[in-house]
Amino acid sequence: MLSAGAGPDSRLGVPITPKLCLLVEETPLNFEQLGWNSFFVPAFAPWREQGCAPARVMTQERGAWLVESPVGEILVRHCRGEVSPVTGDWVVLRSDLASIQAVLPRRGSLGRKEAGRRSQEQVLAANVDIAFVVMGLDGDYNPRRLERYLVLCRNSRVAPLVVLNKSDLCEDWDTRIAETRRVAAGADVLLMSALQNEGVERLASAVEPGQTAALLGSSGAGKSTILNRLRGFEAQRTQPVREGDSRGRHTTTQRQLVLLKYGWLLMDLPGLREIQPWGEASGMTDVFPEIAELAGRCRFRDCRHQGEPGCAVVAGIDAGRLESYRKLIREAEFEERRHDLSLQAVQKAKWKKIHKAMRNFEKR
Ligand SMILES: Nc1nc2c(ncn2[C@@H]2O[C@H](COP(=O)(O)OP(=O)(O)OP(=O)(O)O)[C@@H](O)[C@H]2O)c(=O)[nH]1
Ligand SMILES: [Mg+2]
Ligand SMILES: [Zn+2]
Repeated sequence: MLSAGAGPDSRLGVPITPKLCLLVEETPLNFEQLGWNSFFVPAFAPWREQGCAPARVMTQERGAWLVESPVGEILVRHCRGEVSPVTGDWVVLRSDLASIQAVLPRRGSLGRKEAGRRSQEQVLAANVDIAFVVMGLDGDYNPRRLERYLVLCRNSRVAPLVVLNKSDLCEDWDTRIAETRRVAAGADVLLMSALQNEGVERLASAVEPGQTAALLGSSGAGKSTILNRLRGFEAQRTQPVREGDSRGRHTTTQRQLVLLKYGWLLMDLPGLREIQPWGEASGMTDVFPEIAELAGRCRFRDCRHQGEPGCAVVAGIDAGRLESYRKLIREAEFEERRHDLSLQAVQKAKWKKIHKAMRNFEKR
C-alpha cells in the first residue's frame, strides 16, 4: 500500500521514472492487492536493475495481454519471452512498458493435459492459490467428475474448495453434501445458491486478501454467476443451461482475473470439456486415500484390484469410484508411455542426423 509520505519507488521497489510518478499516485491498485508477494521478488530482482517493471496479466487475447502495471491497466501487444503468458501470470515489462520481456516463475498453476492428441501440459491459470471446483446441484452433479477435478488440483498443487451451487434446485442437498464430503478427500465443501445470493459471503471469507482463486467446473455450473454475485454487479455474461440435461452453452470464452472488494482476486474460466489431469499419478493417492490403505490388506502384494481373489479394494470400495480411479491410472500410464515414445523419437532423429553428418564427413 502507498503509505503517506512514501514515494512511489517504495512500491515493490519498482524503479519509476519521474514522468510515471504522477500516474502511479493516481493508480488505485497496489501490487500486494494484486497478489504480488515475496515469492516473486528474487526472480524479478535482475530485471529491476534493468529498469523493467512487473505487471500481472488480467486477461489475454490472441497476441495481446491486458496487464495491471505500475501505471494502471494497459494493453501489451508484444511478447519476447519463451513462455507465453497466461492469465494470472506475473510478467516483466520493458521500461517503456511496450513489451513483455519474460514471465516470472509460477507459483501454483492449474494445468491439464492439452485437449486433443498432443502430450503436453496446458496451463489454464497461473499463480492460483485456491480453486473453486463448482458443481451445480442440477443435472451437473457428478461425483466422478469431481474426482477428476480434485486430481487436477492436487497435481497442480492448488488447494481445492468444492462449491455445490444451485442449492435452490435440490431438495435433498444434505445427502449430496454427505456424498460430496466422502469424495472431497478433506477439501472443504460449501453449499450455495448464486441465483438466490445464498452462501456468497461464506465463499468470500474462504479466501485471504492478496490470494488468487479460480473458478473451475463444467459449463453451466454457475461460475460466472458466482463472480457477478461477489462483484455485486452483472459484469460477466451468463446463459441458461439446456433443459433436460443441465448442460451449459460455453458462454465464457476468456480467462479473466478480477480484483474483488474483499481484497482477493478471482479468475473466471470457460467451462472445461475435457478434464485430463496433467502430471504423474501422485495426486491420486491424495484424492483416493482409502485405496492405498485397503491395498495393504489384499491377499497378493502385487494385486491390481481387478478381480484377484482376496482383494480388499474391490470388496471395500464403491464400484463407480474404483472404476474412476482405474480410468485415471490408465490415462496417466498411457500419457507416460506416449511421452517416453516421443522422447525416443527425438533421440532417434538426433542420432540419424549425427550418423549422416559422420558419413558426409568420412566421404570428404
Ligand atoms: N437455479 C439456479 N440457477 C443458477 C444458479 N447459479 C447460476 N445459475 C444459472 O445457471 C446458468 C448458467 O450460469 P453461468 O454462470 O453462465 O455458468 P458458467 O459456469 O459460467 O458457464 P460457462 O461460462 O459456459 O462455463 C445461468 O442461467 C444462471 O442464472 C443457482 O444458484 N441456482
Ligand atoms: Mg461463465
Ligand atoms: Zn486388491
